[in-house]
Amino acid sequence: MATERTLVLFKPDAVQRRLVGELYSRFERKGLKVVGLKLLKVTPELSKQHYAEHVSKPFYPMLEEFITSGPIVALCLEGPEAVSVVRGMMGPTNGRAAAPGTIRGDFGVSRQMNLVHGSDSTDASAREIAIYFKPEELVSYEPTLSGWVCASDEK
Ligand code: IDP
Ligand code: MG
Repeated sequence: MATERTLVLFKPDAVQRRLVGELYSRFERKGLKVVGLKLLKVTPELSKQHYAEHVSKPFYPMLEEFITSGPIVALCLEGPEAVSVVRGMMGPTNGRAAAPGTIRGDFGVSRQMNLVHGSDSTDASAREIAIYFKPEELVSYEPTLSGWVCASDEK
C-alpha cells in the first residue's frame, strides 16, 4: 500500500459559502494528514499552469474567471492511496450527478462551482503540489493518533 500526497483546493465557492471548516473537517475525520495549508488568490497565470490540460477547451475562460474570483484554500494531504481516497470523497465533477455522501453531492448542484479540486493521479499530484507549495512549506510529522488510523502494514 502506497502512502501518497495529493493536492486539494477549496475553490472560491467553498470559501465564499463558508464551507471551509466543514470540508476541512471531512478530510481530518477521514484520517488524512494535512502536510500543507495556505490561503491564496489564484492568478490567471497560475490558473493556466494548473489547468494546462483544459486551457484550449471552450469552458476554460469561465473556469479561469471562477477560480481567480476570490480566495481559495490549498492543502496537501497525505495518507494511504490518498489520491484515489480524496477523489472518492469529492465525487464526480458535476454536483448534480454526484452521490449524497460525497462533497460535491452533499453541497453542490453545479458542474463548474463544485467546491473542491483533487489531483487525479500521482503524476498530477506531484506536478500540482509543486505549483502550489515550496518544498519547505510541506511539514513532515507523525500525528500522535496515527497508530489508531491504520495498521502498520497499511502505511
Ligand atoms: P475534476 O475537477 O472533477 O477533475 P475536470 O474535468 O478536470 O474535473 O475539470 C476541471 C474543472 O473545470 C472542474 O472541476 C470544473 O470546475 C470545471 N469544468 C469541468 N468541465 C466543465 C464544463 O463543461 N463547463 C464548465 N466548467 C467545467
Ligand atoms: Mg481534473
